[in-house]
Amino acid sequence: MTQALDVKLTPIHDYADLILEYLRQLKVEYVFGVPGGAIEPLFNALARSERRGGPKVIIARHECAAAFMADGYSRETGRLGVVCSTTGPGATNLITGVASASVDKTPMLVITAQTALPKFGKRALQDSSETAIDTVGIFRNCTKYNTLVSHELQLESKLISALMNALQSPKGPVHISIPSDILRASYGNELPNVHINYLMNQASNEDTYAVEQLIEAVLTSDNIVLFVGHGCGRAYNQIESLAEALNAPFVSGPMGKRWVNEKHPLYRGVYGYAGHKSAKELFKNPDIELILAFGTSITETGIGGLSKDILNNKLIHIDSSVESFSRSPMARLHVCGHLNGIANRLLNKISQQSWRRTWQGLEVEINKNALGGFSEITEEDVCLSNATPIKPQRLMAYLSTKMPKSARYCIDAGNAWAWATHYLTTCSNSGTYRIAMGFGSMAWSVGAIIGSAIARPEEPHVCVIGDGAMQMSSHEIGVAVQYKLPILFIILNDSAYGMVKFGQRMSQAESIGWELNMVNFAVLARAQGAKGLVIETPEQLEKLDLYSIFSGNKPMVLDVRIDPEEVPPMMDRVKSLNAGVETVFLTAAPDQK
Ligand SMILES: Cc1ncc(C[n+]2csc(CCOP(=O)(O)OP(=O)(O)O)c2C)c(N)n1
Repeated sequence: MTQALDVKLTPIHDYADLILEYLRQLKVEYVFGVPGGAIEPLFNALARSERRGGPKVIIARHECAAAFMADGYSRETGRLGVVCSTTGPGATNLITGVASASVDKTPMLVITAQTALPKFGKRALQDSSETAIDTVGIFRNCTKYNTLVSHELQLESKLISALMNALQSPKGPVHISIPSDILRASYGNELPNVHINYLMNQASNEDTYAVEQLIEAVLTSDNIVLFVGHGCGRAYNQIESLAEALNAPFVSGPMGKRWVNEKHPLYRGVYGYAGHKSAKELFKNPDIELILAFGTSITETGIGGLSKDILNNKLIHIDSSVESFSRSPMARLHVCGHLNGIANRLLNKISQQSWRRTWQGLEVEINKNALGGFSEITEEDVCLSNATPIKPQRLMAYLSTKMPKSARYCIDAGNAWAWATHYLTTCSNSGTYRIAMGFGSMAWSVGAIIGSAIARPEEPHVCVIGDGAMQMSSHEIGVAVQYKLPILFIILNDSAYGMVKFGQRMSQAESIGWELNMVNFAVLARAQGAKGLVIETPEQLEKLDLYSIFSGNKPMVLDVRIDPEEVPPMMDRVKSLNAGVETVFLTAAPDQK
């Protein structure tokens, strides 16, 4: 195929240049990674690419963080995240970041180098071919496409397959392992063989019969509830209109929270991990006739915790790929297709009916607090408390009221999840509140916020993380310094793996392994060239000059000394961890504490 390219042709010397040319076609601006011997030919090509305005390299301090950065970049831009590493330890260091992207369905190209082909199996330094450490084998279960390029003439077609796999629904990471001699081999053509953008149209896969059944079910039911999952994305607007047309209260999962307007009068909060009483009460209502669950993978932390009766008799699971239906075998109906399109068709049918039918909605008490969140009324006090040490709820209330509307959040694993899910209300419902609850790796937020800020340095970026997770990745602050990113890192410092501590207490297990030494992260930040402050009182928090933080060119690390005895809303998670295997999908979710 020889369609005209949209910018001036770029000279392609070798196969490494070819890879970058395809990335340029996909409008990928950055490749995240760490250099090393075998990946040098790609870095050579990156140097050429950067000079002519093509993709540039961003150097992380650890490959896992580089993969988290690629994840954050992709979440911010909607484009492919790209990460590269050298062979051997570079490739094995990537694995957690790639696994996380796999579970959260982030499109990502993972390029790892291999020792040169003639050295395979000869105990060359860092040999990672199949008779050695076998990196292709290691990546097998966390990629959609995973291959070794064993001849230069394979590279182009394998790369195209990898790109198409990464970007077609369900999206996810793909891995190509390329020997250094192949990266360096001369391509021989001036142009790539394909213009990749023409291959990227999303195939429509709508199950029209199931959509008809869905319409029938909605037209003949009242008391409908909607669930907004992680995959809803821009379809949320139609789903919200649907909720209004049906008088249907709606909830989100902890990850779907980022798409909803949390102030909408029909929203009842988060259902699932660290969720809200209003959402839980809603599902106890015996009058519910139908639950339409959009864009969810039916996870343990979200809608998977619903009661057996609801899951078996009332659930209609609607998703853009059939893959997630394997986790809802009990659903009354599965509907596959573009969520936008399905919601639109429902809306059209409903508007045709509206002269003869209004939908009866459920009467459900709303447990809103003064700050607009969904906590129990009594919790207002703690959200407004000026006590020291600072209550985590107070910190979340501060963020909810003071952060700019356009703030991008990355929330780390640990108690930050629970506090933010329950108490942080964002003004934006365009997906800028980000949380990686699929794989749940500590330190994800540090890389992800940097990747996002690299893409949009002009927008405010906020990372909310525990002191334990920060210690896993604090070296990456240097990346934010190097690239002049005014990220606000907020560390919930309780000198502990707090989630572990409370998990053990709540399940009456031995108390072990959670204590950490007190680290002064402000000093650590300054040592790396960032700004750093210790915050010990709510007054100090309120005095922060957010404008100067976000308009500067240095990251700011806030070491917030929080009350280590404040109990996070994580009881359901503890009960689920301690329960039998059947609990997650098919028995009633136990009540929160
Ligand atoms: C890479 C990784 N290792 C271990 C865990 C298990 N884990 C989950 S939360 C947590 C403690 C987090 O402590 P911290 O970051 O200080 O946050 P806190 O819970 O204290 O707010 C641990 C060890 C994990 N999720 N990811």
